[in-house]
Amino acid sequence: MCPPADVPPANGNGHEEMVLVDTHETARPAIPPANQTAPNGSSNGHSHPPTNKAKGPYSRASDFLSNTSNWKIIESTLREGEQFANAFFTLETKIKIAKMLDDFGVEYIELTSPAASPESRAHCEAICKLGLKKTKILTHIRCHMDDARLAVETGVDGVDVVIGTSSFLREHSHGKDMAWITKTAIEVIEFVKSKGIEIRFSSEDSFRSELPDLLSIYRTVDKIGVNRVGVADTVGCADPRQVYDLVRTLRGVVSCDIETHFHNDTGCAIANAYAALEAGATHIDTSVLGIGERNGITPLGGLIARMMVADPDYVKAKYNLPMLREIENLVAEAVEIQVPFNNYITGFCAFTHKAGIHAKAILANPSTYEILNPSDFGMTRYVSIGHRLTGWNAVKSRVEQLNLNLNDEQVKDATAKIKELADVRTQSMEDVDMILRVYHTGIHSGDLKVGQSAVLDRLLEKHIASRDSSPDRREKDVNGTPAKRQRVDEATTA
Ligand code: HCA
Ligand code: CU
Repeated sequence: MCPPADVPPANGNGHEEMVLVDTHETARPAIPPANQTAPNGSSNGHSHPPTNKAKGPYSRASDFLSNTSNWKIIESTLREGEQFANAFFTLETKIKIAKMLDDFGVEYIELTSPAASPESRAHCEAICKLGLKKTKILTHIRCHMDDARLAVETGVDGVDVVIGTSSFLREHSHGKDMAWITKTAIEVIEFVKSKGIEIRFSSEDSFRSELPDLLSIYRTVDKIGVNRVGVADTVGCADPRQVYDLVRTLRGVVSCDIETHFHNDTGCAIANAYAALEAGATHIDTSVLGIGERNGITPLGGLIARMMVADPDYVKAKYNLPMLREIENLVAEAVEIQVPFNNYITGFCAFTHKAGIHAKAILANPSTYEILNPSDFGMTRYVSIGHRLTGWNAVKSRVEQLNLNLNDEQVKDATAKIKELADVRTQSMEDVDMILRVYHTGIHSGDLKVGQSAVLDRLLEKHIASRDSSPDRREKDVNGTPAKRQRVDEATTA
């Protein structure tokens, strides 16, 4: 999905990991520099680990509940994600996704119920036979003995049971009352437990269910030894404060683990997951790129981004972060969507810095404008310089990368030309490099002096005319350079 990197060589100026490119390229993976020295001398480019692990006088009194440094992922791309409008996973694709999630290090994957269709059942059995290294396999079923009997025969490590408890679902979906739900839940749980595998009981639409109903059934299933109870914001109505309150209350009622599942209809899915962990939840449901019913659930990458800020050591020790991009690309391709431009970590502009003030500070110390370090994810930061907001410090950094010999006054003069041209049309990296090279040649041949804007214009025109008539250039045009430029222009006006 992403074009190969076109990264300038390291030149020993202390900015090797800084790559200056046009913003309109897709984000690309980092090519590890030969000798990685970050601007501030640290190994990762950030002078301080970007953490907000609050300790000391300002930590909140209630933080004793917090599990933000001790939580697990239940990755549901192969269950909730299969409910995404575009999703149709073949077994081959499911196997690829399952293996990648295992390599990434998620603790669980959740698969569609074997009761859903004969193919679903066959897929579930096949994935159980893969022998994943670390990841446990769950399947997700309705609270029904027929489904439970099928599930335990597939070879899964555990079963996630769900039933709607809100009056909306009780009246308009399955039509059962709380007494029936409780009785059936006990039967299903005891049956699954008797097979020696994990069992979770979850209430669908938890945030529109009556609290006494919820607490009563959770208490009952906890007593009979369920591994986890689940809270699900099925319609995406909850806010972080409501989540915190419900999970904290539940934490005081059950002794088992607490799993949470948040839909993203109102944009709270990551914040709600975080609030749940702060209140003592132990497991978070995710899907790759957040795919699921409607606009989906907490995205794996977004949760990782959030949790990296809370406790980078925990996240880095558990998960193979540079794989995130590869997994997202695989899933995006499988369900025929693009990775969104503003995606957490891997969106094409997630680590691109543009304004001159930002660029200057980033070049001095990336922590100034980055809470996440792209190199932790195998990504590279970019400083965009071919636009009207550019500044001479960023241009100077590019001059150094190109090994050009210009003093500060000359760099400022060249920057003025870049800004002038970028006021008309955003300049690609190729354009910026050309301006700098022509400027450099002009200065060193004596044809150009600082402040001679019109002379520089003539030198540029001459250069462009001879470049466009060269056989090498014509060859390039035939072989796709214009297509690349077109993409740049499209992105500019998008
Ligand atoms: C659904 C069910 C579910 C289940 C969540 C869970 C939901 O697809 O409607 O088992 O915890 O969002 O309630 O995904
Ligand atoms: Cu869901």
